[in-house]
Amino acid sequence: MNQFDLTDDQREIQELARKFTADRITPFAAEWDEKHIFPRETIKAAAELGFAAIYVSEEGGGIGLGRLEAALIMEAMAYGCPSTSAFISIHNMAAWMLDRFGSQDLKDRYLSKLTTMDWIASYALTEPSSGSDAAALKTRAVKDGDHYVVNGSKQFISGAGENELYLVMVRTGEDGPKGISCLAIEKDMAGVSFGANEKKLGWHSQPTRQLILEDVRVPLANLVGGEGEGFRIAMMGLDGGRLNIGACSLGGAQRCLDESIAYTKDRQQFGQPIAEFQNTQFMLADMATDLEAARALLYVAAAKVTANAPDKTRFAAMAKRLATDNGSKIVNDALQLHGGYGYLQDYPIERFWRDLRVHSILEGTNQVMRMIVGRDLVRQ
Ligand code: 2MC
Repeated sequence: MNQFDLTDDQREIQELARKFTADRITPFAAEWDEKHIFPRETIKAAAELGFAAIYVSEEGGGIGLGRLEAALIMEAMAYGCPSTSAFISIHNMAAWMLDRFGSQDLKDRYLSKLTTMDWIASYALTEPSSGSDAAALKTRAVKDGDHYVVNGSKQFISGAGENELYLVMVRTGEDGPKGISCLAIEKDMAGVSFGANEKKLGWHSQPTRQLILEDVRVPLANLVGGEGEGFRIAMMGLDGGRLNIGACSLGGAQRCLDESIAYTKDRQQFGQPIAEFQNTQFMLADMATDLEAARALLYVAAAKVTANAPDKTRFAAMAKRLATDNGSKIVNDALQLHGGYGYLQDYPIERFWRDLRVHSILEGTNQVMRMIVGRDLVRQ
C-alpha cells in the first residue's frame, strides 16, 4: 500500500460523504446561509450514514473510524457548506467525549440518542470572560445531596437553544485547570435558558447563543469522567475538533479553487479567457500548492490523533493553524479571481469567505495554536 495515498476503505467513505454532500447539502447551502435556516433534517440524514458518531466506538453505537476518516467526511461536507459540516463536527466531538469518558449509565441514557441525532449535543467551554484562557472559567457547580447546583453562563455555543444535550465545563474545585469538571446537562433541566441568537458574519446555518445556567440541579451521575478531569477531557475533545475545523477549511478552499478554475476558463477579458494570463495561473498554482500542503499536514496530524501519538496535540494545533490560515487565503484569492462577481451572492465564493473566516478564531485561535506548538517545542 502506498503510504501517501488513501486506502480503498478511506476512498469509499470519502465517496459516500461526497455523494451525500452533492445530493443533500450543495444545492441548498446558499439558501440556508441567506435565510439563516438550521437544516436539522439534513443533519439527521447525515446520522443515518454514521456521521453523527464517526469516532465513537462500535460498542457505543458509532462507526468506530479514525480521525483521518472523520477529516475526509468533514472536508467533503464542507465542500457544500462549511457551517453545517462544522456543526456536525462539534456534535461528533461531544459524542466522542461521552463514549470515551462517560459512565455506562450516561452512555445508556444519552449516547444512543446522539448516534442517531435524535438528540444533538453542544460543547460548552467558553465563557463571556474566558475565551483563550479557558482554564479561568467561572461557571460553578456546588454539590447538594445527590446533585450539583450549577450557576454561570457559556458564550458562543453552537446549537444552543436547538440542541438537547450540553457537555458543560464547570468549576467544582480550585482555580485553574485542575478544578474543572465536565457535566452533561439537558436542555429541559429547570434553570437552563438561552441568550438571543447571535448575528454573525458567517456560519448562518447554525444557531449560536449563550447558554445560561441558573441554579440548575444536575444529578451527580451526570459527571463525565472524574471530578477535576474536565479540562483534560475538553482539551482531548478539541484535539479532534481542531482537525475537523481544519478539514472544513480544506473542503471550503477546494470548492473555491474548483470554482476559480472553471470561472477563469470561462471569463473573457482583453480578448481571451483570463485563465490564459500568467498572473491567473500563478495564483491558481499557489492556491493548489497551499491547499495540498495543508491537507498533507492535516492527514498526518489526524493519523497521530488516531494513534494517540505523544506529539498529537502539537500536530493537531499545527494542522489547524495551517489549514485554516491557508484556507482563508485561498478563498480570498478565489474572490479576487472572480473580480466584482466574487463579491456578489450570485456566486458561492463570498459565503465561503465568510464561513471560513471564523475557523482561525474558534476551537482555539490560531494564536493559541502557535502557543501550543511553541511551548511544546521549547519544553523538549
Ligand atoms: N490533551 C490532554 N491534556 C491536555 C491537553 C490536551 N490536548 N492540553 C492540555 N492538557 C492538560 C495539560 O497536560 C495540563 O495537565 P498537567 O498539569 O497534569 O500536565 C492541563 O491540561 C493544563 O494545561 P495547560 O497547562 O497547557 O493549560 P493553560 O491554562 O496554560 O492553557 C490552552 C491551555 C491555552 C492551550 C487552553 O486554554 C486552550 O486550548 N485555550 C483555547 C480554548 C479553546 O480552544 N476554545 C475553543 C472553544 S470550543 C469552540 O470554539 C467550538 C466548539 C466552536
